Amino acid sequence: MATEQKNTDEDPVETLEWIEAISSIIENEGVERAQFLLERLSAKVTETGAQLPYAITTPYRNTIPIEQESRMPGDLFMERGIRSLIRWNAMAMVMRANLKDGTLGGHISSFQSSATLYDVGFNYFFRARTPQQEGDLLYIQGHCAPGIYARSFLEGRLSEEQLDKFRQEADGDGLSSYPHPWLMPDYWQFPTVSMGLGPLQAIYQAHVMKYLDNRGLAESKDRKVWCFTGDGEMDEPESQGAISLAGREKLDNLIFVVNCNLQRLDGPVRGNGKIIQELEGSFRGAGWNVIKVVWGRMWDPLFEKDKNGLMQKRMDEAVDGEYQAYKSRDGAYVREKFFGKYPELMKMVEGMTDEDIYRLNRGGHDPYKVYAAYAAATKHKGQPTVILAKTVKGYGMGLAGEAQNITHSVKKLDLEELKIFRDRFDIPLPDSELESISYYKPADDSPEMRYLQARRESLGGFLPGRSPDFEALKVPGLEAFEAVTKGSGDREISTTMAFVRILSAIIKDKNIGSRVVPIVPDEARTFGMEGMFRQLGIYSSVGQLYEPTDAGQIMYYREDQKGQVLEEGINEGGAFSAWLAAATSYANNNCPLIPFYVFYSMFGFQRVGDLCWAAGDLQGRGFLLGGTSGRTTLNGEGLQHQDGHSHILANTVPNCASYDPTFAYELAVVIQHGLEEMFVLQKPKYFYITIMNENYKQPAMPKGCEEGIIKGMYLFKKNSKKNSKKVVQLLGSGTILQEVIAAADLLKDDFDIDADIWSVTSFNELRREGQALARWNMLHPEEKPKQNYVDSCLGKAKGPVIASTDYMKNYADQIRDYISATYTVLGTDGFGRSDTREKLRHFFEVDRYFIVIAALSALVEDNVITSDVVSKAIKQYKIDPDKLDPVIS
Ligand SMILES: Cc1ncc(C[n+]2csc(CCOP(=O)(O)OP(=O)(O)O)c2C)c(N)n1
Ligand SMILES: [Mg+2]
Repeated sequence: MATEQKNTDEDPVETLEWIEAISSIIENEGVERAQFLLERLSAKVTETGAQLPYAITTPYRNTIPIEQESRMPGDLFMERGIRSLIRWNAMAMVMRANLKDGTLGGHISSFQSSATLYDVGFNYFFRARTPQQEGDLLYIQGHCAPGIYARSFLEGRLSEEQLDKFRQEADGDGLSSYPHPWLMPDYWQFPTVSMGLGPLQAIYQAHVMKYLDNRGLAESKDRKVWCFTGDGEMDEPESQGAISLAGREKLDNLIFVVNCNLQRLDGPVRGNGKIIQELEGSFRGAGWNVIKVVWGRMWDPLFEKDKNGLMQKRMDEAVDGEYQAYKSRDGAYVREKFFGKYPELMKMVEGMTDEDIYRLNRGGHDPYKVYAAYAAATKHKGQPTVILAKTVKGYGMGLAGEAQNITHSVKKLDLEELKIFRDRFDIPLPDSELESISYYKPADDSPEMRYLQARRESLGGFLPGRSPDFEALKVPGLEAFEAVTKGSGDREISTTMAFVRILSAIIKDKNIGSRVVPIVPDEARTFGMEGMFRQLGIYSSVGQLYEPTDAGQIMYYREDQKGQVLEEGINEGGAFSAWLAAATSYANNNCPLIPFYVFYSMFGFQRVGDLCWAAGDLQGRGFLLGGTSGRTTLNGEGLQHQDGHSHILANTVPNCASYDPTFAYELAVVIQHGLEEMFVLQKPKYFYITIMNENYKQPAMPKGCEEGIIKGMYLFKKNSKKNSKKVVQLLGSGTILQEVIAAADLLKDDFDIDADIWSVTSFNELRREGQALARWNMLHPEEKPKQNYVDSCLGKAKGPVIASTDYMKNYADQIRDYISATYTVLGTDGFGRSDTREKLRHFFEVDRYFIVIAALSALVEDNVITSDVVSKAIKQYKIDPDKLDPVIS
């Protein structure tokens, strides 16, 4: 039981003795010795079973004492002037867009709270890519985009016309609402506006940067990953979910800046507590260097006077809801409510006017304090740094929104409010230009503009900026995978095993082998990839500090500083983020990587779908391998493992190409094609491929099927003859194609029906092509309609078409529009369950017998046979016609 902590001091004299003792240690022997002693004392106390009586937080004040602050070298007044113009133009672009069309939206107050945080970074810290060094990477709070555009405008990178096209991207030349590399590929580095994805991605970005460095692929020197995030955003599990990895891996190339404006969209983040203190505890616990920037320098003289710590006590006890109120009101209110609580404090501010009191600034609005924090963060070694900067939401917006609960959604200021804003920031615009909310940009040769340019020149150029161009890689041809494409003979192997062989072949390739990044979330053994542990090594920044229990065995668990495999633990979000960092390394590190992330297909798109979407935006290039896929193919694992819909989800990402190959050679063709598409032709897309754990004989690759495999289908076996009377076309994908092949035999043997067999590697790709052509045909009514690929395959084929897959019926149903014949689809809709594959395929009605029934039934519909034949088959195959529908059972 924890003993209750006593807040009253029962023996002040004794307390003083202890404080004097520790003060003397600090003075004479240094802080480290004091820390050591405190740790020893804590350990002693815990021997009694007591909980430690203190929290992991420090008092509510700046971490860096005044005397240790690095001094900002530049011209404070000049910078304030420039920053004010950025503030104005950011506000103006949002307002002007909404004057044009009130529906466009946009945000003003978030950037107003973080203007100084960005400005100090742009003026002194954020380095652009130069021939000597890759640039820093910036994760910018999504809804602060107007402020970033406004700076680019002053820098001459964006024109007034462009600012006026904020949130009007449909014509192709507007500025995107938020950071979206897809829409502005030379500008934005990372999509961040889906809260939480920025912090998570930034951590793995820094992790992969170290990985590249350790493996000798790209020298990161002292590059930094800067991640700006909101305090509200820190509530997303993704934001804090991986902070312990950053601490453990000592990612001192990573700096988080949390804009603690104490508010989120609806109201306070922690009205009844203190978000800065809470975050301090979490981050410190995770091994981060925490720098709190709570108070601006206006407070320094008061701290000087606060000899007995009463003001600090008052600061510690006030909650965020109160701090928000102080800034939403005026100095008189702060005097009464904050200082007024204790007569001594009231006396302390006696000589100050209400205006002076209101001007007591917050750390995040004080460039000196922010500079000191950034300087300390960039120098810090051995830990990631988080800067917790206290700011005011809607800073400078006065009654229009400053620290008000409604401020997040304010999109305009009225004339009076504009005047106040202009005067507060000394914008040299006359009243006459307020109504039209003119932008303001000084002449290019003005001191301000020269200063601004010089600052960026000293840091290597402009940011944000993204460099998507890279030199094409030399990828192997299909012949490199001959061991796979020639078939497995009598050996039965799964496509997962084939995948491991393909991957090994790519890793052995002398041109691209080192660029391959195999990634697993604690699942390598599941996929038979454990051989890579020893062969390639598992990346660890510290190597291996222990002897693994399987040392001496062939495939022992080998961790290595130069390890190639990223084994990210049971952490799909993190593993995917590592994949994403590797998949965008061509743009962010000028070092294209070829990541293969292998995971349980159920825990892919479904689990981390928002990151998959971001990967599309980011133009990530790489392979996702959905392992143990197929609702009935992964048997035994049950409802939460057995995936029958990942292809449907994959298809929602516009630039994700997805495939469900049956045979090893199909897999080889798709992977080789993917390498070519992404790394030679440099198409902005990525590949999702399902692989299975069912073993069967892998046939040798038939001649000439490559194009069909890539387009989505090809004739695997033609059984019908010119004079065949009863013919069906059977389609299948993944392992279920094996059932289709078996069904063709049953149809022949039991009913004398000829069945042509089509292997459909991607219903998704077929659908996309069909839709693209249908659109073209609609818009070109006078021209010869283009024939879609499905029609070119099946248009002349005889008989009804029946498809069966291990995925939801919607998957195969997508190509219905392109089939003129009767089309029947079987699929695995419903919740999965554990059992044998045979039972599951019967349960979901996708096995050979159901395929036969479906084929016969379609022939009845086409008046080729009579319905009694179907009844006979139902009886013959012992199917219960009143069997429960798997969708609802
Ligand atoms: C995943 C997700 N959920 C919700 C939103 C909508 N949203 C945009 S900004 C915002 C509030 C952000 O508050 P905070 O992180 O504190 O940022 P601030 O604007 O205060 O700097 C919300 C809820 C979103 N963009 N992403
Ligand atoms: Mg906030």
